[in-house]
Amino acid sequence: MNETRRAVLDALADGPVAGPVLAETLGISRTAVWKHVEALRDAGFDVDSEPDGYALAGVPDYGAEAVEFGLDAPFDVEYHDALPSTNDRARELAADGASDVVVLADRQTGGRGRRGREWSSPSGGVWMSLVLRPELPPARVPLVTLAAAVAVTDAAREAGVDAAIKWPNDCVVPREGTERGGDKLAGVLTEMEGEASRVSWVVVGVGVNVDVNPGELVGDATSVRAEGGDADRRAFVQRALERFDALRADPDAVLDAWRERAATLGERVRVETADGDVVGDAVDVTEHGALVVDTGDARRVVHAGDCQHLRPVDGA
Ligand code: BT5
Repeated sequence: MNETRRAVLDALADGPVAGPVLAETLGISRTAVWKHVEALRDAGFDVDSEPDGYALAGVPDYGAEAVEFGLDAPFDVEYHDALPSTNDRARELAADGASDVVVLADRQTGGRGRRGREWSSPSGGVWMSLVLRPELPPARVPLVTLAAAVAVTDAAREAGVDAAIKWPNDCVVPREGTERGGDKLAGVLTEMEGEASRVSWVVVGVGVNVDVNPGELVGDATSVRAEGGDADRRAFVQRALERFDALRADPDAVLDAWRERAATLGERVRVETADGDVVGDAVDVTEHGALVVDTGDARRVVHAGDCQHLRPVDGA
């Protein structure tokens, strides 16, 4: 949304405000005011024309303008009803030089997980990708992914869902005795381009099952709606972006925030890595996002892999 339209919207929210007054305050013509009001109506905003001026009477449920309105973080939003993958669109924007743009889609037709896995993305979920240009060496980019996992977990908790983080960056609703440590609510897929010393761009893809039926999803999945939480997608995205923006301003706080929300730490785990399985107690995470596993013989630092939470042995 451009600056002027945003200013018109803010004025309507504080309205009623008369068209000529608004035109004068913003230094634009009355026709321009009218055009902005019509454009806002087209975007789904409910604008009353009262005798003493225009007033905002309703905000659309979802979309670029809806998310930008009231968002306390410096992101521009690009919205699509459907995309193959928001990460692919975000990569295009990143290659064109964009920064602090969020690509949002109502559904994805080719949503991707890690290692080319499929990500179910029906209408009603939050499928979004952030285009970022952090001032970080590539080795510290995992902090961005950890921050996204913390932000999503906090947004889910604010929506009333008992969410936690499962290494590396899943957001789950913990359940006793499940192999994956719980039912998966969200996942993060980070992609980047850069040189050895400098990151060019980072795309953080976040998929959250918000207002969807878990029956439409593959795997042990759950959703905010299924957990009885507040399934308002607009509010969810705003909370997650605001939390992420605060965390990225304070990278040193990210690891502790991650540890506090981690369901994996303290658990007995099996991590499937390219070099074979690592079984032991998950004791910590490093600033490179690696899991530290105490196997009894040694402390192994695992950088990538799929993690299962093992059931405690009876009597152990
Ligand atoms: C992830 O991969 O968890 C990262 C998912 C990132 C998705 C976002 S959506 C916006 C952006 N655009 C994209 O195209 N992607 C990103 P991974 O850890 O590999 O988990 C994938 C596995 O999770 C699959 O093999 C399924 O078992 C399971 N799964 C697939 N869809 C799911 C869903 N909607 N909810 C829960 N689990 C799902």
